[in-house]
Amino acid sequence: MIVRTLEDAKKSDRRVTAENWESVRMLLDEDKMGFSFHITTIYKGTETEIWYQNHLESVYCISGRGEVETTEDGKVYQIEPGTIYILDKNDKHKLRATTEDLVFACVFNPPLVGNETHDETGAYPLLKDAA
Ligand code: 9YT
Repeated sequence: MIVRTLEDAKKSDRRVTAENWESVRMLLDEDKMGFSFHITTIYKGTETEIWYQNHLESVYCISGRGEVETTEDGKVYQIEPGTIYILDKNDKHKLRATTEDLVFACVFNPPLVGNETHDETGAYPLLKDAA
C-alpha cells in the first residue's frame, strides 16, 4: 500500500505551478496504478483553454465556483462542489474559475509521468513514449 498526504506532496516536486493553476500530483505513472491522481487549484478570475488529446480525464469539484465550456459546441456547464466533468472524448474545453478558486480532484488515463505542462495546444505530451 502507498500512503501520502497532500501536505507532504505540496512540499515536494509533485507540486507544479502555472500561470492560471497549480496542481499536486499525488499518484503518478511510476506507481503503476494505470491512472494518475491530482489535486488541482484553478485561480479565481482565470480562463484556461485545455485540450488533452492524449489523455482521458475526470474532474471532480471539491470546492469553489466556475464553469466549463466545450469549445466545439459552445455549451457552458456550471461547476460547484459535487460536480464532475468527464472528458470522455478528449474534448477541447475552456475552464473558468469565476467567483472563487476551483479545487478539483482529477484522474488521468494514461497516467501522467510527473513533469508535464500544457503545450501550446493545451495538451500534455505522452512523455513515457517520447524518445
Ligand atoms: C482541471 C484539470 O484539468 N486538471 C488537470 C491536472 C493539472 N492541470 C495537472 O496536474 O497538471
